[in-house]
Amino acid sequence: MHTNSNLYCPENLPAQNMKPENITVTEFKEAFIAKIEAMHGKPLSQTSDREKFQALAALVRDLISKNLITTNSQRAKEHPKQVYYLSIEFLLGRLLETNLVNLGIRDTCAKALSLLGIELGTLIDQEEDAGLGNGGLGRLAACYLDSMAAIGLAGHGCGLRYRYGLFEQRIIGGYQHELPDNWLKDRSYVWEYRRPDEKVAVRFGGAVRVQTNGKTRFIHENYERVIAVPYDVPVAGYKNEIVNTLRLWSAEVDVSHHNCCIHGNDCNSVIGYKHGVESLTDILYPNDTHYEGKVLRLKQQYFLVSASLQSIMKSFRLHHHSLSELPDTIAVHINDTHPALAVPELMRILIDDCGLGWDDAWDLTVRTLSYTNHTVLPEALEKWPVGMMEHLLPRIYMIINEINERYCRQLWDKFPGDWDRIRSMAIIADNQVHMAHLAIAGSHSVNGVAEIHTQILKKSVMNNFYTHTPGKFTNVTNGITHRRWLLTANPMLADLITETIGPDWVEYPCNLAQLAPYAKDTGFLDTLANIKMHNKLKLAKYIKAKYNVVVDVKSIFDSHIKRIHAYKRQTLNVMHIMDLYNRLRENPNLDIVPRTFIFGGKAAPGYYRAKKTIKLINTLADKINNDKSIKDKIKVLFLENYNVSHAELIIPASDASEQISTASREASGTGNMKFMMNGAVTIGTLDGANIEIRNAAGADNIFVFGLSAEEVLNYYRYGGYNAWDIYNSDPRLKTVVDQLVNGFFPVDPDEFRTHHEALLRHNDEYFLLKDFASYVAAQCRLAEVYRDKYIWQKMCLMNIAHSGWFSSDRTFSEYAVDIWEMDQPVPIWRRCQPEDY
Ligand code: B1N
Repeated sequence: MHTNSNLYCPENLPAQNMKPENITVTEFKEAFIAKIEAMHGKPLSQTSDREKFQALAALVRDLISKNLITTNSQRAKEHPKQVYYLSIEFLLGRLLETNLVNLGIRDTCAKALSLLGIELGTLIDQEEDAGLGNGGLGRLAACYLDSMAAIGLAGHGCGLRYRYGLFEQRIIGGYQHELPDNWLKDRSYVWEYRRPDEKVAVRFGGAVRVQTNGKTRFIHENYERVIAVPYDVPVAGYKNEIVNTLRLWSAEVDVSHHNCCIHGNDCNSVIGYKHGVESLTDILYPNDTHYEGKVLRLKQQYFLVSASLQSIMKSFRLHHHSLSELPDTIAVHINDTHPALAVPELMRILIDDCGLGWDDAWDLTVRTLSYTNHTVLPEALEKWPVGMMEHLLPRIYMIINEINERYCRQLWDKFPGDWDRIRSMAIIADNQVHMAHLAIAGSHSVNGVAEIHTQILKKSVMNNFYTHTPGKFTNVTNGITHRRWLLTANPMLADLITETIGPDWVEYPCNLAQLAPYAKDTGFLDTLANIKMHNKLKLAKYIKAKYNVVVDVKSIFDSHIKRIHAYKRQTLNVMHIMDLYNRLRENPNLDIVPRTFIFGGKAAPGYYRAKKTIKLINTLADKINNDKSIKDKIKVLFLENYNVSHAELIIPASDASEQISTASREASGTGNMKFMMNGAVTIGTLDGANIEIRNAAGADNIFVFGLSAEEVLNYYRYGGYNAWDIYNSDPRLKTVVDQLVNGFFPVDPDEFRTHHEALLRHNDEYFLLKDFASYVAAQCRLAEVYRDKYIWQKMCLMNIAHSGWFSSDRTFSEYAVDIWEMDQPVPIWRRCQPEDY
């Protein structure tokens, strides 16, 4: 049963026209008590923290609802261009605090609750993370929602309402175990509105009959209907009364089909149908940068795309007369290839439902759609078997076939006889549908997510497409919302910034650059250090309570938090720790700066090596943390169940940010930006956005090491790297590699065999051995600099001061202006020019 908390609207809610930020503490307190009583039917004193959270969230949602209604009626009058961001993942995290901050009532709420003896933080902690994403790609989508609303752009997310989000990670005996993420255990989500009236039907399977008498018609028959029901999550803008929508689709059975059983039809097939439908939006696939060719995943992708486009087109046709207005009034963005079926689905709607001819439909489709590529890893590039696509989506497959034929013909005209080129660009080749090729052909814009990533797309991975249509390609470097990642996650730092340069930086994050002159002010640097210490104490307290490990808050907090993946090289970090530990064991009096190495991250359940990496980190942690001989100089921690909320705790408390991917493999990274903004110093390779972080903060304010992307790509292309040579020439490295399998760890000798073999037998695909020496050297430099408080704090400050450019407000404005050609009034971001940062 879906419960709608809006049914319990308290009488004494602030007046209709009262702006949330004008609500007084007393009014808020009374509204909260009334909400508690109406919602739970008992007095405040008898409610649990969970119930208090539910009432508070419902109250906040009531306030947002008013703004949602005004935003929608305003837009119904003005018809601004609408953008729809299609993404298979939205990693929202918690929303209560974000919503309070965005409504401008965080302090009012905290004061009102404290009058009742309630701590706001306790209620905030009651909220489940909405974990509808795997990592960077999903979190990026969530940051963009925040920025779109803050900027006041009519921009909406379209995604799936997974019954279970990314699994909950438990560490047992050092190994990862996966538990279902039952985030909807209350059956409904406090922030959502279920909108059954706006449901649409999505069709799977069946066959297409072509009717050619008169105008050709395509008649889809014997298909299975699945009902897509939208759940809208309001997205409140920062103190601007704008509310956008994140529309999440849930699959439900078609009751007319379901009832067949009652009327004497085959009950087994009805039960099978019901089961199939219910599982459609049950789970989020737990893979990051890796594709899994399962039919259920393809079904999810089409379900998202078809439901979203049908509802977008319905609302378009309500407000506009002529289809030719489509690209001027809406933009549909394809977030990686997962929603690339938007290309044939929009064609289907325009041709079959709206009656357009092919050429007109194609013109409108291409002008409406745009596509972002998020990775160059070959294992992530989606290809679906022709048979699977044809069987599951017969009409869509017909359209893809036609797109492919026309596209190849066009290529043939331009590059006659160049079969290899045409084969490499075909949408259907080797009996597979190449989703990236489909997305490129069907979009007017293709972008990478950091300068170097876009360069790699243009020069190698998508070079043939770039040669064919250079004008389509562009770069938009990723960003993060500074409202969540600085203003909310690090309130003391935010206050210091506001006291120092005034409050405008929240609206114009480029103003953070005004902090740079304080690099000479030791008083300011002391305050900065105190804030970091405060955040470290908070994290240390959490670690003590949860893991019963005492960490030295004077040690360097060195964090490596992200998905576990071979290319992200958590193992390289481990190898440095092992070497440091070996040195300490050789000489317990070695004068090193104490360090706390913090790891966090989930491994895909089917990713054997990544799961072994978790075991390796935990085994190392056990050994080091229990070795009295090294006098607590180093500690290693693996924090369980890394998610958005944990990131909000760890990042503000970190001194060093590990961004050590094999150069060329990490498209951008966004964690790197969050650390920078919170004054952690990066130790990293010249990969993804690390390069732009170095350029912004200055080469003196980051520790760079390792092969360049070009060197890595040349090794991949031409060979010439022999891991054994490096292993044999560096005795310290050799010791570490041997220790993986020689009984150094009290585990089965084969426990870490995979890692050992990856390094030597398989010739070190990710260049850990090659980069080891320069990584260790960079770590030594980092530790030496840390000894000098003011030099270190100056580095931290320069990172904060130059992080404004990485605000997703900037990123988003680039999409809005350059890709979606939004027509709204000149927005605020134009006041931030590159030289301001
Ligand atoms: O997208 C992020 C980037 O910052 C990261 O560098 C990049 O690795 C990440 C298939 C992906 N690329 N591809 C994925 C996720 C789920 C899936 O099923 C691929 N994630 C990224 C934001 O641009």
